[in-house]
Amino acid sequence: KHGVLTRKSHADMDGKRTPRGRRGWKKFYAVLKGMILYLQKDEYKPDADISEVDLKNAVRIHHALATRATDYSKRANVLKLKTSDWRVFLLQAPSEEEMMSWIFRINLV
Ligand code: I3P
Repeated sequence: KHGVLTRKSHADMDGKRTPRGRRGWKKFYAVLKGMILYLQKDEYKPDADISEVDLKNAVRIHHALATRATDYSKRANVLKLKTSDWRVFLLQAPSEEEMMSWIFRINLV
């Protein structure tokens, strides 16, 4: 599955709150492949190598949990992703349908 996702980092590894200056929203082209959610700067190209920056932004979603971000109301269609290393991301999808689809696909892994 792929599509546009806008990300906000809410907690870093070990669950510590992401410090100010790194809490902004950033738009990515997201690609879910196997157990990894790639958050890429540019649109997915099947044959291109993944850049170092894109690798850094990749999120391991094994044992992660995606839920609707019911406690976040500033933006619509936002899901909350908790990873196995206690990071928390808010991910905004372009529509309600896309948000539900990402939640479903992430939790299937
Ligand atoms: C953050 C940025 C986010 C904002 C966040 C700020 O600043 O303005 O958009 O979240 O507020 O800290 P920075 O880019 O300097 O990290 P919202 O859009 O949700 O308000 P927060 O600290 O209350 O999460």
